[in-house]
Amino acid sequence: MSTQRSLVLVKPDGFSRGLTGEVLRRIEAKGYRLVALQILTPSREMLGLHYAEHEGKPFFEPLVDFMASGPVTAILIEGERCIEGFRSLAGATDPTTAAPGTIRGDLGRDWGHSVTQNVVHGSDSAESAEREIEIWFPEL
Ligand code: ABT
Ligand code: MG
Repeated sequence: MSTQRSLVLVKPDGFSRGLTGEVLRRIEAKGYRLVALQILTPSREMLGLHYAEHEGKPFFEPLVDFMASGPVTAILIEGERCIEGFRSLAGATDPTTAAPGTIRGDLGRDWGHSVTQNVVHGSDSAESAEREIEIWFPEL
């Protein structure tokens, strides 16, 4: 038994396309609990912390531009092995190769822009989850 918490983001592409409800539906259908939810347009400072591992890479600036371009839905979820479980629901990073049945495979597009706009983010480890929850839900 390992109850975990994970940070999920519906990115600006997913939010503007009205996919927040569909992402929430899949999270709840899987059996994970919604702990907190907030709609916000992230600051570049928050995104610099969130994507610290990618700083200096060629896609970093366009990535921050994209993520700061409009509202996102930040969702704190909880459940048995939900970090790995949500990554599985999300599918591979590249929406073209993400398996059908996954959020990115079913809903993601990867044409017409320089950065992968892949609908959702999910924490990739317990350490990342703890770090990211501190950025997006500092009060929790
Ligand atoms: P996230 O859940 O957004 O972190 O995606 P994931 O963990 O699947 O993929 P990573 B490797 O963390 O990518 C983070 C964001 O950077 C974009 N990216 C990544 C590129 O545009 N080009 C690249 O070569 C790489 C490695 C994809 C992710 N998203 N957005 N938006
Ligand atoms: Mg990642």
